[in-house]
This record gives sequence, C-alpha cells and structure tokens, in this order.
Amino acid sequence: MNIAQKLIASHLVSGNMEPGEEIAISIDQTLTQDATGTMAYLEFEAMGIPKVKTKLSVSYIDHNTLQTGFENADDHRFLQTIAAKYGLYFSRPGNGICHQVHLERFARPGQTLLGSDSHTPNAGAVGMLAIGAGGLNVALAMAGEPFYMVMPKVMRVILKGTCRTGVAAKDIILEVLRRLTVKGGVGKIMEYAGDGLRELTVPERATITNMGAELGATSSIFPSDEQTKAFFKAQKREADWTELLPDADAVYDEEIIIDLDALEPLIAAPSSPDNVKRVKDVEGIPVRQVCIGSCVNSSYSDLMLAAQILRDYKIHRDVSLTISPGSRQALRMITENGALSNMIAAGVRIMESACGPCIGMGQAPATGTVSLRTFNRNFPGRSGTANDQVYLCSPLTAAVSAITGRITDPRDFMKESFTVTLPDEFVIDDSMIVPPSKEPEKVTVERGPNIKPLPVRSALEESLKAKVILKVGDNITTDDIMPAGAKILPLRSNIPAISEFVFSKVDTTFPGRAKSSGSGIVIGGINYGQGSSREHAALAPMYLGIKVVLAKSFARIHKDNLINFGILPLTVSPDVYDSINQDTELEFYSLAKDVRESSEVTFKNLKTGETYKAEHGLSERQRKIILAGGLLNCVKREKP
Ligand code: MIC
Ligand code: SF4
Repeated sequence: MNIAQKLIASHLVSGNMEPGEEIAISIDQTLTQDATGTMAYLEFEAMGIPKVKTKLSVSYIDHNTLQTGFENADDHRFLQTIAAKYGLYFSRPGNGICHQVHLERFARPGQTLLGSDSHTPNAGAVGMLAIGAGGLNVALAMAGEPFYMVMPKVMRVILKGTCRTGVAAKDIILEVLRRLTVKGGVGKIMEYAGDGLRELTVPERATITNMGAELGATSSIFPSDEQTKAFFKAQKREADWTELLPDADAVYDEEIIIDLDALEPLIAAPSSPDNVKRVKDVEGIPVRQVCIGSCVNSSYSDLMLAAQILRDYKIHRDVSLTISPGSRQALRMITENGALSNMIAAGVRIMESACGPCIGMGQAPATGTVSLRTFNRNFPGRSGTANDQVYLCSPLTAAVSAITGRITDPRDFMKESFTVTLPDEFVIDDSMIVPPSKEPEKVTVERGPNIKPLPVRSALEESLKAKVILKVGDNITTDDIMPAGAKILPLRSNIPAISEFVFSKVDTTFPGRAKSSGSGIVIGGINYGQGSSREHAALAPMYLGIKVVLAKSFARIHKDNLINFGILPLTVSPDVYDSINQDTELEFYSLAKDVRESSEVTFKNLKTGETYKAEHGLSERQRKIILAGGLLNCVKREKP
C-alpha cells in the first residue's frame, strides 16, 4: 500500500477503498479557526454532546484579529469559553496561524486530522492524513462521528534531485500547479516520493502540502522519515514521532515526475494560483507591495530566508514590505537570533502572527499596483482592492524584489547561496495554548451580540418553480460567492448580516433579487466553489432562498457544504448550461421524488419548454440529508 491507503485503511469505518466510492474514516484530531469556528461550535452545541470525543481538538484564533468593532472580540470570547467547556485546547489570538501552530505542536504521523479550513492538509508534511472540510463536518467529527468522503485516487509526485540556488519549495508546488491546474487534484491525494525528499525539511514539505489545496486535492502527504524525526526532535516531541513509509511495492493510480535540478523560480500571475510563469518571463514589472507570510510560507525557515537576503540592504523606497510570522515560535526565534532586527533595519513592516493580508485583513494594495505575496491564493479582489494584481512567489523572490522594486529572479541577485537548516531546537512555549477547563460545568459560554442563532432550512420541496438568479462561469471561488476581508469577515457568526454580501463582487443586486424571489437557482461552470472551506458560501445563499445550484462540476468541500445545508448540487452538461440564462424560470416537478428514487433530476425550462436531466450523484446518506433540508435536521431527528 501507499501511505494514503495505509492511513485510510487504518481509519476505515465503512465503504470499500475503491476510488470513486463513498467511504467513512474515523478522525483523531480536529482543528478550527475563528472565521469558520463560531458556526462549527454553534453546530456542535446543537448536537447536545457534553465533551469532544476526539483524541485532540484545537480551536485557533488567527483570521479575525483586526478588531475594528466589537464583533471579532465577541467571537474570541465565545470561542475561548466554548473550548474550555467542551474539552478543547484554545490557541489565543497572537499565537499564530492554525496550520503553522498545529504542525509545530500537535500534528502526528499516522493520525487523521479534519479541519474547518481548506489548508488543513498542511499537516500532511509529517505523514498525517489531514483534510479540510466544512465546519459542520468538523462538528460531527468532534461528536465522534466518522468523516465521509469519496475514496480518492492517489497520485505519486516523484521529486528527483535537489533544488538549485534561488529555487525554493514554493517553486515545486507552483510547478505542480502549472502542470495540473486548480482542478487537477480534484478527487486525489497527492503523495510525495523520490530522492528529492531527502533534503526537503518539514517546513518546506508543509509549503507543498499546504498549497495542494489550490489543486483541489483532497489531501497531500509526505512520508514520515528521518527529516520528520529531526523536526519532532527539534520541537521536543520525539515521542510523537513514528515512521510511516509506503510499501516497496506500493501501487499508485497516477504519477508525475519533477526534476528539481531543472526547476526555475516560478510565480503565479494574477488572478489564479495556476497562472504560473517563470519569474524570468515577468521580470522587471514594478512592484509596490511585498507581503511575506500566510500559512504557506511563514515558518521560521521562510522568515530566515527573507532575513538573510534583506541583511545589509534597504527596501526600495516605493515598496511596502510586510512580514506576518506564522507563529509566536517563529517570531520569537527570529527575534532572539537578531534576524528581526536586521529586517527592521531594512524597513519591513511587522504584522502580528496571523493570516492578516492573506484574507484581506488589512494591507489592501494601492489601486492599479502590483502586490507580490508569498501566499497561496490570488483570487480576484481577495486582497481587498478591486482589480488587484497579486502575484504569488517564494520568500526568496519576494525579498529580492522588495529590494529592487521590480519582479526579480533571485538567481540574478543572490551573490551566495542561502540555506536555512532546521534548528536543533525550536523555542518551545505553549503558554498561549489554553487547555480545557478541569471544571467545565462551571464555565459559562459568553455570547456577545455578534453571535446569532443558526438558520435552518425546511425539508426538500416535492416540486419547485424558481428563477435562475445568477449565471457564472468556470472556477468560481468561494471568495466570489461569499467574500472575506476586514469588512465582511467579522460577520461570520451572523448569517442574516453576512448574507447581504453574497456574490457582492460579482453582482451587488444578488441578495436583494434572491430574497424577493423567495426561491432561487444559481448556475455555474466547471469546478464551482473552489478554494476555501467556508460553509458560509452555502449557508448564506441558503438563507437567501437558493435551493439548487446547477454546475458543470463542483469542488469537493463546497459540494459537501451545499449538501450539508440543504442546497441541491446538480451536475449539468455543457449543452444544458448553454441553454439556461439568468432569469430563466425552471420547474422541477418531482424534485423530492427524483432525489429519492433516481440518480437524475428532471426539470423544465419554462421559457423554451425544453426538458433537461441532471445528475445528482448523491449517495444514500447524502440523499437523506438533502431530503431532510440539511445535515443538522438529520442529526436532530436521529437524537432520541
Ligand atoms: C482562506 O484561505 O480562504 C480561508 C479564509 O482560510 C478559508 C476559511 C474561511 O473562509 O474561513 C479556507 O481556506 O478554508
Ligand atoms: Fe489564513 Fe491565508 Fe492560510 Fe487561509 S490561506 S488559513 S487566510 S493564512
């Protein structure tokens, strides 16, 4: 078996491990972050379970740390008290980004992790099967329920050789994205192998597994080997380490080979992580902002790479360079070894250890200017500026370009080769991780006015007549459906308020039109709902009356979220897509019956009289959820 199969087999609760079949696996650990966590814990509370049933569950605060009003602070209090009451560890604001801290302090080879954030596969860097999911799925895992998913194919990515000077781990994953695109990983686990792994440290591996999310992959995983052991030793967690390797005769469904010796510095141009070019091809473009950080490139090693380049230089006068350390551990280490001081001397702006600019929490770039970021996503407008031009690159390319003021190939700039070796010992200080209360019955959950109850949908209609409220194209992201950023993100615990922003970057009239129609439909192209795990991209449209989403294909997490909140995802052919327009009225005359009894749903275009068929492809379990109007209704109904 390969590593992915070993991990699935050792956690399999039901189903056959045949690619495409629905399986269920047990979950050892969960993580949530604040922007998805408030809903996840409201959902968990609704299940009426006194204590989490996982081996370990951690609640992090890292997204909503810009407290411009009471909302985020209210959420923090709610999350801290709920963690204390229900048996969770709580990582306080300022302690770092969930994926970085989890890797450092909690991830374990051989275990499973479910996180309400799409970059949860970051922990795959240490041989953990780590999967991103909607908050409700994470809530169920905390309640001891298994996680259901389609058995993925396993793609072996063989890394050969060693990266040359100026080439970093980020360039490896950008190369994978260049070859496979943002939908190339859908239904797959990416498993890394080859002699190139020998030199690749855990933080570098995490850059690669983290951005597997941009491929649409279910997860990404590395073996747990000597490099992993060295990382655990340096984190003073040697006892948590176990070896995990593929069998010598392991079989894979697909395979690609990357020759690291031949790899060049790469960059994802606006506005998609798969719009990958050679840095050389875009060299010279003036840059006004450079941001180093986000969960993909904010480790101690990433910051040290940048610090070594910036030493003895000043940042170009037209460039604003920010750094957001991924964790307090990383921040303390660069503080104690003097690297931070060098960076301050060079002119960096220091942000807190949090997601920050990656999710538009400050640092929106100036109009019409280029922002170079070490982040993982450059979806349109995500930075907070309309028509933004965000490029994604390695910390090397970012630091060098901050000095020159133009996109620069680090190989032309670096006089010497900089390598950052894994420290023998990381600074260990878990004082900002609060353990669960020993007297949970005495803890009162604090609920400020920003915490609003969860809306629920009624059972699926027997028949439905509804208008298409919006028609969109391919690769629509959840940032398009439910934007984030400093203004909208604080409303994550308040569905009525946040629903006013659904599709606001695409069509500001959407919420009003959907609400006044009472029932509505959205139609999209390929890979609908790619990107984040935010269930608000399903919950808020459901609140506005959206009942069905028609698309040529769906991204995994978003499809699950739609089902969880009772919106029926239907796959349509390109012909059907072409013949349906915005405002077309459709009639589903036997909707519930079709879902119950067939794998297809029949519906009619009331304008042209044409009749169509669309696949729902739902498993027995998913049919029940849709018919009940969502997963919470099922869970409640099953309770005695
Ligand atoms: C993201 O990077 O888009 C986020 C913000 O971390 C999301 C989660 C969210 O929307 O809260 C993700 O990646 O799942
Ligand atoms: Fe935070 Fe950005 Fe990572 Fe999402 S991708 S978890 S917003 S740092």
